[in-house]
Amino acid sequence: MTERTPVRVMGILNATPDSFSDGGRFLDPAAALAQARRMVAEGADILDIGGESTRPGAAPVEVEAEIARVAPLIAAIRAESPVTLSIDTMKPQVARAAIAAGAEIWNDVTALTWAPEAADVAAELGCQVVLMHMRGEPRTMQAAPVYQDAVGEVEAFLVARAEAAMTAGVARARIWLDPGIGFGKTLAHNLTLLAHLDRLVALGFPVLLGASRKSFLKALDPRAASAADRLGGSLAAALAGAQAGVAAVRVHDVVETVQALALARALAQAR
Ligand code: HH2
Repeated sequence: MTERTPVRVMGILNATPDSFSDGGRFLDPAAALAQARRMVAEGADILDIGGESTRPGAAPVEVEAEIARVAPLIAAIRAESPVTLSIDTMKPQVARAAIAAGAEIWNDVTALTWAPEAADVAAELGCQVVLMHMRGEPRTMQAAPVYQDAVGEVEAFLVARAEAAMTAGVARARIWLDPGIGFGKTLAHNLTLLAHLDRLVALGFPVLLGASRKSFLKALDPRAASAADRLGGSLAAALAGAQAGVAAVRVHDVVETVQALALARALAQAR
């Protein structure tokens, strides 16, 4: 029998008008809280709350507006649930407000590079930090990204960012790494990274994988033109992550992912 640590499920909750999959659905606070409750009931271990879309071409959001979208929502969820909460932001001021409202994780798609003070703020907040790889910036990142060695370059970037965070005072045990599927990557880069997740896992930090409903899945199945039609590919990616030993998967479809991961775990135990 092989014992595996259960892969944690991070449910995505975007309080934005323009996120690529759930944009506009949870801008209303009551709808967002209802979705949070639903994902917790479905078995989410973590909720990742975002107030600014990172999709190519998304409109930038001012700090105050972003805080107004996420902080009251985080406080409302925290008031009724012990679920772990994560703030998906690149802005230190937003992270600070979200942690004060009850979040425990700062999920930063820029790996603490957006503002010069980001790593110091993360250290001061004492929260967990997700460092994600992105090539370029959201507006332009999908314009012909080039790598000589995608896995090696992502790995080297993440190790360097983890070292920068630790130098600023973030405890090693609080750092997560994320390959940033879809952020400045072609289909081939995304597939190579998914196929070599074990190399990121071997670095010794918990790894977060976010492949849910992303557009590379459409390239493998032209019928999956709309984000909501990518459940099958999303589940397959989550299972590939589980196989490689990732710590958590960031997903839109919580109940389906929980079920798929439960089967993978049961099969591993039955060996
Ligand atoms: N992907 C998105 C946003 N944040 N954070 C991490 N750590 N990893 C990811 O892969 C990741 C992320 C993009 O997805 P989504 O939030 O659904 O869309 P949008 O950026 O349009 O709000």
